[in-house]
Amino acid sequence: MIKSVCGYCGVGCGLEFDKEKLLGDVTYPINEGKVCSKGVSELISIQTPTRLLRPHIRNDINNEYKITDWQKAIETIANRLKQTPSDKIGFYLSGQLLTEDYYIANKLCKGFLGTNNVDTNSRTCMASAVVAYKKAFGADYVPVRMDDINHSDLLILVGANTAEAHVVFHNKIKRAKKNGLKIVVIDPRFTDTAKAADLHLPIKPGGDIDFFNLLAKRIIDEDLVNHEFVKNHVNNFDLLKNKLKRVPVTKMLKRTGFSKEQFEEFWQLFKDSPNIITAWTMGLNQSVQGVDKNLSLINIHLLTGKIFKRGNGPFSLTGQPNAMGGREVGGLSTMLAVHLGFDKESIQKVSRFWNTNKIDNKPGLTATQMLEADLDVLIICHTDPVYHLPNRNKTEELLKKIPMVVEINAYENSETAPFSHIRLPAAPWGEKEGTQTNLDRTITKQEKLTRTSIDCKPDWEIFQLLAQELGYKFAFNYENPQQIFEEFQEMTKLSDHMNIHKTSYEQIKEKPYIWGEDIYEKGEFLTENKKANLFFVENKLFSEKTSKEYPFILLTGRTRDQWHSGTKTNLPKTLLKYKELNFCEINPVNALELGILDGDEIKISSKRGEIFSKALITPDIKEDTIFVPVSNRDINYLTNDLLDSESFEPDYNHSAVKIEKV
Ligand SMILES: Nc1nc2c(c(=O)[nH]1)N[C@H]1C(S)=C(S)[C@@H](COP(=O)(O)OP(=O)(O)OC[C@H]3O[C@@H](n4cnc5c(=O)[nH]c(N)nc54)[C@H](O)[C@@H]3O)O[C@H]1N2
Ligand SMILES: Nc1nc2c(c(=O)[nH]1)N[C@H]1C(S)=C(S)[C@@H](COP(=O)(O)OP(=O)(O)OC[C@H]3O[C@@H](n4cnc5c(=O)[nH]c(N)nc54)[C@H](O)[C@@H]3O)O[C@H]1N2
Ligand code: SF4
Ligand SMILES: [Mo]
Repeated sequence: MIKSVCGYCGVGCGLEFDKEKLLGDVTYPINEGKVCSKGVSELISIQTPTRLLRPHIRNDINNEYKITDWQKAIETIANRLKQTPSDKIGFYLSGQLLTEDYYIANKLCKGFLGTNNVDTNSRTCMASAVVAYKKAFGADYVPVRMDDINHSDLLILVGANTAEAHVVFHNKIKRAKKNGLKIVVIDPRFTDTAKAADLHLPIKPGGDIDFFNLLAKRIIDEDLVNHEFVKNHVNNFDLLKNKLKRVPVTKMLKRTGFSKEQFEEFWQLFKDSPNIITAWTMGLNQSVQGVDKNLSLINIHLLTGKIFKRGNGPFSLTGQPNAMGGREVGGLSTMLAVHLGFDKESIQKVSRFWNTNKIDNKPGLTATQMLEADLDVLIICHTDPVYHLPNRNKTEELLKKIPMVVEINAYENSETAPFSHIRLPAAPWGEKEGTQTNLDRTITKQEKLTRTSIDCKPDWEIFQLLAQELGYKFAFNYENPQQIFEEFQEMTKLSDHMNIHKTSYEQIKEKPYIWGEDIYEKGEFLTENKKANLFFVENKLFSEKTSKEYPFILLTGRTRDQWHSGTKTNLPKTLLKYKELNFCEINPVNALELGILDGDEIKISSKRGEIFSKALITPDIKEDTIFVPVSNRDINYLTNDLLDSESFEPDYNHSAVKIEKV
C-alpha cells in the first residue's frame, strides 16, 4: 500500500494505492477517505492515447513536428538561450507543478539566467489574494484552515463554487451544516453550492466591494467593532471610519442588486454569529479590481477581530494543487523567492544562498506582459496559456511572434501545442514524486506509483538538464527531489516567517506538515509595526460595460468533473463524463426574448471573438448574465484583457457579449 495525494485541486485529498486500485485514504484527516471523480481517476488519466511521449521539434509552426531526442532538444534550447539577452527570456510556470519543479525553474531563471521573467498561471488565479494578504497582513499568509469550519457559526462563500471546484471540502461544509454551521453564498448564479446554503444572495456581477463596504459601515454604525482588537492590532481605523461616513448607501445597495430585506436578513445572521469565516475564490480574484475586492472583504474581519481565532478569518481558497507551494518558492515574477522581494537586502541574501551574482533587481514581467515584450524565448511548463489567457486572438498573434516557444507538457493535445517549436514530454502525476502545499498550508507528498514512461522526465529533471547544458553544473546537481526540497527548506530560513525548515522530506512522507502554525498561535501580523492594515476601497466600475450590441455579462467557471482544458479529464469512455460540458446558462426571460430554446445551438460573441455552445435555460442565472464553463476550450476568444493594476490578474468574469441562435 502506497499513500499519496491527489494532484488536482487545492483541497489535497489523501489517496491510497493498493497494487492497481486508487482509493481515498481513510486515515487522512483532510478527506477521511472521501474523494471526487477526478482524484479517484488520476491513474486512468495517465494511460491515455493523448500522452506526449517523445520530444518534438520544428523550425516553424507551419511545419509538422518531428520526433527528436532529449540531447538535441536540450542543446537547441540551451544554444538559443546563450545567444539571447536575459530580458528577452521568459518562463511561464504553473500552480500544478511540484515544489521541487518550481524551485529549480525559479533558481535557474532568476538566479542564473539573470531575469525575473518567471511567472505562473497563478497570475490568472490567486494573484489578487496574494497582493491583498501582503497589503493587509504584511505577508502572503492564509490565516484559516479547512478544519476551522467545524469551529465556526457562519461561513460566507463569495464568488466560490465549492460544490464544483473544491468537492471534498464542500462535503465537509455540508457535514458542518448538520452540526449547526450557517452558510451564506454570494454569487450571481444559484450554483450547487448556493443550493446547500441557508441564504443565497444573487449579487450583480461586480457588486462585491459595495456589499463589503455596506457591511463595514453597518459594523461601525451599530458598533459591532472589536475595539480592543482594533486598538492593539489594526492600522487606519479612523481613516476607514471617516471615509465610510460619506459613501452613497442607496447607490451601493443598488449596485449589489440586493433588496433591503435581503441585506437585513444577511445582517441578522452576521450579527448573531460569534465565529465567522469568509471564503472566496475566482468570483473576487479574477477582476479588474481583484485586490480591492479582497481588501474590502478582509476589512470585515479586521474590524470585528474575527481572525487568528479558531473558526474565524478571511479564507482564500486556492484552486490548484500546489499554487501555495509556488507562492512559497516565489514563482511569481513580482517576488524573488521564499516571500522575499527585490530590495537590496533580499537580493544579497538570495545571491549568497544560490552563490550567484546574476539576480536582477527589478520585478520581472507578468504573464500577459511577457507576451507583449517581444521575447525571443518562452518556456512554458505545465500550463496552457493559449487556452487560458484572456483575449485569445491577441494571445495567438503575440505568441506567433516569439521565435522559440518551448512547451513542457505531459499531454500532446494542449491549445498551445500548435504555437510551439519544441515540445518536451513530462512525467505526469503518478510517474514522479515530490511535495505540494494545499490551500491550508499543509505540505504533503505525491508518490511515484508506476514506472515513468520511457522517454518522459519529471519537470525538475528537465530544468536541470537545461541548466547543466547551459554550464551551471555545480548549482544544478541534484540526484532526486529530496535534495531539492532540502535546499528549499534551507532557503526558507532566509525568510523571517517561513518555518518550512522545521520538518523533513522523510517526515512529510509519514505525516503532512502544516507550516505557519506558529504565526497563527502568536496572532501577530507580519507588517513592520505588527498591525494589520485596513484599506478604504471603492467600486470604480472599471469592468467592460454592456451595450446595445453586447447586452450580456459573461461569467466563466468550473464544472465538477472537468479539469480546465481537460487534457487529463475529458477522456473518452472514462468515469469522468458525469456532467454535461457543452452548455451556456441563460435566464428564461432572456431566452424568451431571443427565441432561444433549451438545447439550441448558439453563437456567443464579444468585440474580440466568437464561440459556439448549447443553450441551457435556467432561472439559476441572473437575467442579462450568462455562464459558460471553462471546459469550453474556446472560452477565452470572448474574454477581455483588462487587468487589475496591482495584481495584474485578468477580469475574466465580466465581459460584454451577445448571443444568437445558429
Ligand atoms: N472540477 C474542477 N475543480 C477545480 C478546477 C477545475 O478546473 N475543475 N480548477 C481549480 C482552480 S485552478 C480554481 S482557481 C478553483 C476556482 O474555484 P471557484 O472560483 O470556486 O470556481 P469558479 O467556477 O471559477 O467559480 C467562481 C464563481 O464566482 C461567481 N462569480 C462571477 N462573478 C462574480 C461576482 O462579481 N461576484 C461574486 N460574488 N461571484 C461571482 C461565478 O458565478 C462562479 O460561481 O477551482 C479549482 N477546482
Ligand atoms: N475564462 C477563464 N479563463 C481562465 C479561468 C477562468 O475562470 N475563466 N481561470 C484561470 C485559472 S484560475 C487558471 S488556474 C488557469 C488554468 O489554465 P491552465 O493551467 O492552462 O489549465 P490546465 O488545463 O490545467 O493546464 C495544465 C497543463 O499541464 C499539462 N500537464 C499535466 N500534467 C503535467 C505534468 O506533470 N507536467 C507538465 N509539464 N505538464 C503537465 C496538461 O496537459 C495541461 O496542458 O486558467 C485561467 N483561465
Ligand atoms: S476534492 Fe480536489 S483534491 Fe480531493 S479528490 Fe477531488 S480534485 Fe482531488
Ligand atoms: Mo486557478
